Amino acid sequence: MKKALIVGVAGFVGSYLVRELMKDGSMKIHGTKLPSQQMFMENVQMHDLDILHKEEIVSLLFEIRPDYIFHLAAQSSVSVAWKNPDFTVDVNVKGAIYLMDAVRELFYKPRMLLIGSGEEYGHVRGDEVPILEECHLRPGNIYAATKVCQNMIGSIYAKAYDMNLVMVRSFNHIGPGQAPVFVVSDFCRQVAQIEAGLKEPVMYVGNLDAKRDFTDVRDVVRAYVQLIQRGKAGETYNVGSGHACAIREVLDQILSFAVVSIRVETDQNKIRPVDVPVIEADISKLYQATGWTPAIPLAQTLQETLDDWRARV
Ligand code: A2R
Repeated sequence: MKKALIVGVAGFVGSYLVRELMKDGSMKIHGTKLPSQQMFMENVQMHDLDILHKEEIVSLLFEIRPDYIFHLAAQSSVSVAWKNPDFTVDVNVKGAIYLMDAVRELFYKPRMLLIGSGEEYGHVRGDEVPILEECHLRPGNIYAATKVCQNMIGSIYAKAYDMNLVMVRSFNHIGPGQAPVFVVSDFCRQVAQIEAGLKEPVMYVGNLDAKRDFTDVRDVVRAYVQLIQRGKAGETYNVGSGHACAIREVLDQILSFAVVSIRVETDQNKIRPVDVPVIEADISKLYQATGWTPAIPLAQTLQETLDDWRARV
């Protein structure tokens, strides 16, 4: 029986990755959460781990001996990264190095996936869209810079120590359960609150002209599982839909699902000073390696995210 270890299983992506791995009925799944997190997951053997404690990673790896390691643990908020840059660097860079180092010390070579972000590309020029993996990296925030660092160190480790390390840059992934700091989740929460009479019928929005590449989180984790098996060691793959969609279109679609009429107003606090107009992934490298294409239509994801918020508010 193959064993998978999901480091940082308690976050947004973790539970979806567990469900994807469960489809292979013969996989034993281990997951780590921070000791402070209260969490039980069916079909997952849970372990407490803070990736800033390298000796704990080493003993966990020796205990489990995983065939696959998915590194999801991160300080993944862009705004927290502005407020706490040193903590973000610690978790996202130092933590990733501790994990890679611990894997290097094993007597065998598990396959490992490091999760990066489309944010790493930062201020892309119009002629660089759709964005290829070779595109110049111009990270525009601290979070993105830490992910660039993780990616660079990951590719160095893969080559220098001949490790089975594959890296991804994920673009906007969305779906039920996402924190409302992300645009789709924020819009859906506002609609659900208005429908429930908890908020005036006004939707506050940021820059609606920006175009972003949205992919359902269930498609994203399917790409992760295929890449950990078939991705080339030392290589980086974009994970996205390959299609940029204006935030305005996303908003219109969500509003069309609302059962009350809602006015739209701009909230200056939601306008980012340096918004990149269009972000769209070129996903041909991923397709060539795995045959993966996104399967869940955007409208379905939006509807399900709204329904999830309706159940939560
Ligand atoms: O920040 P928390 O308390 O929500 O915990 C997060 C956890 N985490 C850690 N785990 C172990 N040791 C640490 N020192 C540590 N610091 C934070 O990693 C959270 O439970 C998990 C990451 O989950 P999310 O923040 O929900 O990220 P998501 O959306 O699941 O994305 C997975 C990966 C991340 O590397 C993102 O940066 C990337 O995909 O987009």
